[in-house]
Amino acid sequence: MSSENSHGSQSSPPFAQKNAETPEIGGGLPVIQYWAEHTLSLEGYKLWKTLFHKSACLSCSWGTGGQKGGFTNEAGEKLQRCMKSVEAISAEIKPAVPKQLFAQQTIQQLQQLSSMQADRLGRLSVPMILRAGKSHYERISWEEIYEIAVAAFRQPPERVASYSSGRASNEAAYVLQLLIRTLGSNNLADCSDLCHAPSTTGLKQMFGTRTSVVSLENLKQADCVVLAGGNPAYNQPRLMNELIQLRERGARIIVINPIMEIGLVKFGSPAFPLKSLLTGSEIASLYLQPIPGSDTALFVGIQKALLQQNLVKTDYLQAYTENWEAVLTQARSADWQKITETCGVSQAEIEAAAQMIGTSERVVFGWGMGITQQQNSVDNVFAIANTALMTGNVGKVGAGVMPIRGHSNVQGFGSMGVTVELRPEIQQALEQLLGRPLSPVKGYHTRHLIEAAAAGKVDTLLCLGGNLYGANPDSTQAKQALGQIDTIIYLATKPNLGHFHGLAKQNTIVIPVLNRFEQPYKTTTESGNNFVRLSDAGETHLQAADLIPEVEFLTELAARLHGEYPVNWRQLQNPQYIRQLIAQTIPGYEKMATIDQTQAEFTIGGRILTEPKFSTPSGKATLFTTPLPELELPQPESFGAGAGLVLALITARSYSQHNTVVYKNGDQYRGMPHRNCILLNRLDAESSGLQEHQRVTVQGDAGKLEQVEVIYGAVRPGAALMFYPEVNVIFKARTETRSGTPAYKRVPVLVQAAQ
Ligand SMILES: Nc1nc2c(c(=O)[nH]1)N[C@H]1C(S)=C(S)[C@@H](COP(=O)(O)OP(=O)(O)OC[C@H]3O[C@@H](n4cnc5c(=O)[nH]c(N)nc54)[C@H](O)[C@@H]3O)O[C@H]1N2
Ligand SMILES: Nc1nc2c(c(=O)[nH]1)N[C@H]1C(S)=C(S)[C@@H](COP(=O)(O)OP(=O)(O)OC[C@H]3O[C@@H](n4cnc5c(=O)[nH]c(N)nc54)[C@H](O)[C@@H]3O)O[C@H]1N2
Ligand code: SF4
Ligand SMILES: [Mo]
Repeated sequence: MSSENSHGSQSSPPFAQKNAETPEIGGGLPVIQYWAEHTLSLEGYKLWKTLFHKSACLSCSWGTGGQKGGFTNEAGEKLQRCMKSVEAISAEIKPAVPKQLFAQQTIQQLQQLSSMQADRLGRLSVPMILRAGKSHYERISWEEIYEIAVAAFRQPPERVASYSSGRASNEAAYVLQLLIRTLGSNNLADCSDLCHAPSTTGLKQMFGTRTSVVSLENLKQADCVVLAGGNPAYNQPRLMNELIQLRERGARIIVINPIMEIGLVKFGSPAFPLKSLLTGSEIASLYLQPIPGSDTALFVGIQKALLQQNLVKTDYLQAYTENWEAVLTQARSADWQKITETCGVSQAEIEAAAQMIGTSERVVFGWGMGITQQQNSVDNVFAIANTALMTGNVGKVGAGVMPIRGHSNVQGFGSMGVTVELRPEIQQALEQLLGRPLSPVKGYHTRHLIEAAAAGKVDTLLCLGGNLYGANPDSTQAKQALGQIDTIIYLATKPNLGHFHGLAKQNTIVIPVLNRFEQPYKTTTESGNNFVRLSDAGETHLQAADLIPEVEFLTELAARLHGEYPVNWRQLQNPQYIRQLIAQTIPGYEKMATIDQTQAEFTIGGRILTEPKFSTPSGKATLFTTPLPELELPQPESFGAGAGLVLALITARSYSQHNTVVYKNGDQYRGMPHRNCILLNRLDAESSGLQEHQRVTVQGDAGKLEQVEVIYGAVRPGAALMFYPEVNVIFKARTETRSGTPAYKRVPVLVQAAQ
């Protein structure tokens, strides 16, 4: 099926048969239509005002905006706002939830809402509480909130916790972790536990640094990009402009993804209206479609082919790395048949990828959730970075390893110490500040938090943004676990399903907060490219609302809990003082000390590697061997529901959603008309007597979804795709043990014709 032309390059991806609804290019005119509809609508004025506001984009970690203006990236290039940014702003400038709504609707009624309906209720504008045994959320005074919160946080430190999502500022993140650690707790669960934790875990061990080593400027100089398990055409659209320009300059792009995502084949970018928008620019030079969860095998195959083609840079390995012999031995002795059977990619395709990588001067290896949301995700990261090291591609201009992060400030949360894997330097600095050691009890990451809550070991939880209920696997378990916690405090801008299903045993409090472009003072964020952006103060459109900046709530709570220990918390309500603390305690953030005077945004020190010198004790990078995954799917009988088709289900984002928040039904670029669809290969359907548009039941190990519509798509046989968060109800968490990240991208399911 794989199509290779006479030059050995691919004419189309191996499983390219898409449905008739799928367009010929990603991006394109619909993007302009979306801009036009929204910016010319009634909300147009507010939208433009926000787009021109000097603040960092809310949506993804690629990072756009900040002091250079809403449309400029860190390289100073203009026209850098994508439609996803408009989508995110549009959701935030909606009117407040109608005043009487929560008085009228019972919690049972609110639980009937879909994710999209919950978001469309509007902005949260007054603090509310749902008390045990009550049927309605009711308004609550700030004084009572603090009373309940203070009592709740006076529980034993190991029984209190926070969960956070990377939308808030560095300043809020810093205060959150200081508050929790001053209590003597390390329970700082974060959405990154469900996301890029395996990248952090893997990179730390290999390079001593935990983030991308590639700057935007550096990416522009690559002559080959490997993009594994990420769909930037949906989730980081500005990255597509870089890929377009790289291809134009003759660089080669290798896409690794079980699904042919149309935008990664051809993408029409509004940034290039004449040459790209209508016809689309070519993206992938080579498109490989492995079995979900098999990337380690594919990369070991690439390593083997590099050895066979004599393209391994042994001098580099010898000079700058450790344990490389073991990894070369592993690749040499790996069996081709085992490799190709495990990953489902032919030896010829693997050799073509190796040839491209090995003959390029400067290769950037980027990856997303297809790599990290797997049961062997840390091995996936090792295997990719091993390949980068074997070809001498870490520690030089135009090359390196580049995890493509999620939320717009998720990386900043990690840098600020909102993590259960605290950097020793930060720990020391915090211990100095506190005048005592931090608690030696290891904190709960997100999955441990849910398990501990389910076991009745958590009394109090503060959620700084996010949707802990909706983001976790096994929604039934998540709901039950949160129901064991006495007090849950949600700080949020918009209502979401977590506020209606993730209810505490005693008190569930929802506190409405200002978003990034509404804060009364400047705040900072960190992009996935390690660039710190400064967002200007702004104001909210919500009239007669009772909103609070996150920093104000957290510092007031801390002051009531801790007095003036170890800092004057109320003084921190001016975030300039938080920035001073950050400058003193967070490595690489020294420039925060003067940012209020200079307004100078900056790249964090020690992160971008242009020389092969690593922050490890020996100064060398370490390679790690990576066992090939065993990817047997269960037999149909094991589901206890009779015969059917067993598939490896990818659970991912549709085009119009931001994580658990759905903006629009359907997915126009995959030809999926609504959210209750399963995208699969025609051959799989036909071999089991199913037809397109037929309704099926999709069952996992925790539940099933009914009346799911079969949509044929460019998915490799044996794999399928459905949308999160709805699908989270059907499967239990299988997590990667080193990072705690769930295997959302390989869920065994049984598909049967609906009764
Ligand atoms: N508009 C928008 N932007 C977003 C988000 C959003 O929801 N909406 N979310 C933000 C967040 S928090 C994150 S983490 C990022 C997520 O961005 P991505 O990393 O792009 O996440 P997904 O869309 O979940 O999945 C990405 C791709 O992984 C592929 N994949 C699945 N399994 C495998 C596999 O085994 N191997 C390989 N090689 N590929 C596989 C899927 O087919 C899919 O194309 O985006 C961020 N940006
Ligand atoms: N099956 C499956 N499950 C997944 C994934 C998957 O690919 N498949 N992906 C996982 C990933 S990568 C992630 S990151 C998680 C996402 O998990 P979360 O980050 O927990 O969820 P979000 O949906 O991003 O949270 C959205 C809510 O954040 C709040 N919010 C927005 N802006 C702000 C703000 O400025 N301040 C505050 N305080 N609140 C704000 C709003 O109330 C909004 O409803 O989901 C994970 N779950
Ligand atoms: S690529 Fe990401 S950061 Fe840039 S404008 Fe789009 S959503 Fe915002
Ligand atoms: Mo994420």
